[in-house]
Amino acid sequence: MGDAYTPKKSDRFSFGLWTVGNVGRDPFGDPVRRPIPPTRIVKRLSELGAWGINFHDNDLVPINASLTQRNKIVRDFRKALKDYDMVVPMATTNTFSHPVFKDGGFTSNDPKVRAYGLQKIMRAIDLGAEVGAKIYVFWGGREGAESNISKDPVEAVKRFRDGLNYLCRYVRDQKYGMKFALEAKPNEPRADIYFPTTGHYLGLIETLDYPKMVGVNPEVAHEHMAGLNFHHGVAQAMDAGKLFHIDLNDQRVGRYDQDFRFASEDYKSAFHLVKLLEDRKYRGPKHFDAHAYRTEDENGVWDFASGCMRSYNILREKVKRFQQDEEIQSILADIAAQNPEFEKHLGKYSKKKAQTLKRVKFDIDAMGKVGLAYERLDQLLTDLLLGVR
Ligand code: GLT
Ligand code: MN
Ligand code: MN
Repeated sequence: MGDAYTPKKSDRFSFGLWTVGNVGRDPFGDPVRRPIPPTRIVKRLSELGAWGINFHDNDLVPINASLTQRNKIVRDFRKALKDYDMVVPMATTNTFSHPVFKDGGFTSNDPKVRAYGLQKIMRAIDLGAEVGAKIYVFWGGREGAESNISKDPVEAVKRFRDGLNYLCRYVRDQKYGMKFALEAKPNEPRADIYFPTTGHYLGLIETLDYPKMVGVNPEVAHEHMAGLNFHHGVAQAMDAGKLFHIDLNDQRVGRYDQDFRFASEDYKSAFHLVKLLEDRKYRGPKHFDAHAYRTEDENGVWDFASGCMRSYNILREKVKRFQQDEEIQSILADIAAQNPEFEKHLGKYSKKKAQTLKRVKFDIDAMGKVGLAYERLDQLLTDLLLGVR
């Protein structure tokens, strides 16, 4: 049964309870599906070949649950994890659904709300630690503004930093050994969200008390909403050693937050992303933060989940073929081999090198006339992706 693209545990694919559990509510319409109990989600995902399951505190434990109810839910969930050989690589907090967070958790103008936010996150971190989560995500969906006169944006950045610093110390105190991953989004549900891109978070991290504990969780859809090149942002996060986690899905530019099945919209961008992750040997969780179309019943949900994993594996196979394609590789080798004698002028600065370089004569008109043959290269990639090569 299955084929070369059937997912395996070693692929390290994960889903959130809120992703396959999404009931299809939108601002204009009611739910179209019934909630699926977390234990059944664990079972079905495991059968489909997934490795991990993530959750917000309230995806698992309702916000108004008693301690006894909480403990029973967690016990049943842990049993399902064990029975179906599933792990919890990541956990997070819902600081966006309840009305109390309408003006943010970390960045609310009200210190009482900020204090409640910290309390809720600490309890959710405890829950994450109890099920073995080693990565803790912060998505500040409500950390923003509609009326930009309502909040001082510098103060908002400070409050966000203070909150993270507090929680880093909490995790160290508890010896949980967790790392934090910050997830950017430009807008929705707020008109504007602070730290709209992965790059903004990379900047913030260096100003924290424990920068080594904190990285990023970039999401395809969030950067595509802003019209950005996702895999360039991921590359920068990798270069900084900060790609702790990744949210895979798909999204058309300029739309609402679609959270579509991975690689369902833009195969080429998805290929570049998979190539980057595979070439650079990314070994963190590959998390599908997406959900089935609102047209689907529960069968459609499992088709959706299988589709995300299958598409990743198909693209990984395409990456292998790309690497084994002699014509493509010889073009890339030619690109890499041009004018090697100029390497000596580059790299680390020295006074002597600078003086030498300032004397070199460049025929910039001749240099500017050289065609780079990227058209041919890109068409070969297109042929390969479209299955005729
Ligand atoms: C929410 C959001 C996602 C975040 C989740 C983590 S919740 O669904 O759209 O991108 O990753 O809080
Ligand atoms: Mn999203
Ligand atoms: Mn996400």
